Amino acid sequence: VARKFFVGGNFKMNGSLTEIETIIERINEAKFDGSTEIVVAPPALYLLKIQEELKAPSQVAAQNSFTEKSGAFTGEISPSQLKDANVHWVILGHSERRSLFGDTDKLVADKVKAAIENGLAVIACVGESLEQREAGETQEIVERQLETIAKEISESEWKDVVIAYEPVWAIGTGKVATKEQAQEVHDQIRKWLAKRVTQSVADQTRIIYGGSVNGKNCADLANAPDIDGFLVGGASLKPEFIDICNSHK
Ligand code: G2H
Repeated sequence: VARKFFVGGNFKMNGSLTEIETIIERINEAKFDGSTEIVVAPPALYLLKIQEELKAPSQVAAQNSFTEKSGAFTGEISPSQLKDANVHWVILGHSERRSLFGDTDKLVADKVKAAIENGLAVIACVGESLEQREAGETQEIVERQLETIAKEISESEWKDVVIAYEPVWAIGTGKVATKEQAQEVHDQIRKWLAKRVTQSVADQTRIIYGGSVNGKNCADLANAPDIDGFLVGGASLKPEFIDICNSHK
């Protein structure tokens, strides 16, 4: 089964409007061969403006959304509001949300469920800390995070999920996982999907890698059979993002 390569740019809380427009211009002017799905996630404030400026088929994503449709939830954005604004993608469960803003496994899973029920597609992030890796708990942690999500969504809803494996020790640290380290976890996630959901979901779900991906290390990682793309932070703000989008052979 051909899984379309997927590259997400997670701008996090970076950039002014002018700076982000420059990044978007660069993406608009770049040459892509159509083999990669490209999704960029600017801060929420800029989503609508950037959505207008970004040329198709590239798309925008929100960096977070809440579980509820509307109400007294100051500072939050609902999946139905994203849907209303034609923002099709949302990143959920990023480790920065988990570690800094209290997004537990259960809250992440509830957000994933709400997003999918409202017709959005989700980049669902999972990953272990350095301590957990060193204790040999990587697979257990990743599977626990995925299991909480699996409890909330049906088999057919997995088509709206891209799994981003982002080892916390590799995020923004410049310490990228090796191709072997990432491939091993991606392979195990795919096997888990086959066992827990179905073989066809395992075959079709994109599992992308995130954590210090840059223009230099992307080509090697992109070669691994179970790495179906990247979620890029720091480097998504730089010209090398184009090379990352084009790293799939
Ligand atoms: C991981 C990644 C993007 P960076 O958070 O989600 O960021 O590439 O800066 O490590």
